[in-house]
Amino acid sequence: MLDRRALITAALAGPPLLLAGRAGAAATLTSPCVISTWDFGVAANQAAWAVLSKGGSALDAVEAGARVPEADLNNHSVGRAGYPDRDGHVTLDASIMDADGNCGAVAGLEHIAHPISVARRVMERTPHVLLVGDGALQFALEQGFPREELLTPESRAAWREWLKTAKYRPAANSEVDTYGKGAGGAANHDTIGMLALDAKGELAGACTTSGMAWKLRGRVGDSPIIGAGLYVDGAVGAATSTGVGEEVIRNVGSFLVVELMRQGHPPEEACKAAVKRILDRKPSAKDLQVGFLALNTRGEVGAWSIQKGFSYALCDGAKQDALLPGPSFY
Ligand code: SD4
Repeated sequence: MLDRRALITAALAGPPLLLAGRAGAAATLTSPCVISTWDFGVAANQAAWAVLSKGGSALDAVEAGARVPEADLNNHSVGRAGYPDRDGHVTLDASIMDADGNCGAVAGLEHIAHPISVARRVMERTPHVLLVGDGALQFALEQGFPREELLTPESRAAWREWLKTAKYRPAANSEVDTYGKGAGGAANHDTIGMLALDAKGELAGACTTSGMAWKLRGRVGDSPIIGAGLYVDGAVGAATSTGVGEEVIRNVGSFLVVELMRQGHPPEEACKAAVKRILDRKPSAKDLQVGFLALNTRGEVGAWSIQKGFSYALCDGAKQDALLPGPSFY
């Protein structure tokens, strides 16, 4: 597991990440730059940086970055090794969006380790935005993606352990608590949301997850829903979310963050207002975790979550491995 405290310290001690660039922005990055949710965003950012630093596009960068946790066997539940649903099926959700409003997504996709790349094919090679379940799998296979068993022995053991009690209760911040841990971990959600600004000033975003572990078969979260788990508007900025997707969908969270930025709010204020909207409409959501992350066209970054424990990774020419704690209401 990444040493989160050390990384946060390094980020704060290190050079030129311009912290608190202006009121309401947690940091200001220089383009090209990329940010992503949770501790495992650091490694994902570095893969995105390999694209951005060579003049590559934000879209290529977020796809390359999102593929890192999808392939990471220590990450229980983005892509391969994801924790399954209640019935033991690993079902993946992902979405990708560019600055012009082009987007693609898959939901409930089984047997394909890189749903983010399938989402991109939906965007680029079909007239549609979202493919689900068997149809998404059929499309992925037709596109040449290999069919795999995604349930690893470790994830199967965790599921069997869960079956002993079979209680479904989303645990806040399980991404941090169980990243890199074995079957004993209690992770029941893990998502990477990633936002990039390339050297040409173009934005793009990606979001990929296996959703809530032990979910009901067929449950789809916010991550593949454009406007909920991800939204990008090249004239304004981009936002993504993590946490209990039902609360994000109810409030069309990422779209809300981008619209608040359009009205002039800096990213951190926009994320804070979107979290507040969730809590105002449903006060009991305070016991859950939802986090938003946002980046505007000026490279200003913001985040906010319901509860402590949300972290996000930042990367630009000055520093590629920064990790910051997200501010929260509780
Ligand atoms: C979902 N939002 O499926 C995802 C899970 C998540 O960090 O983000 N976990 O609801």
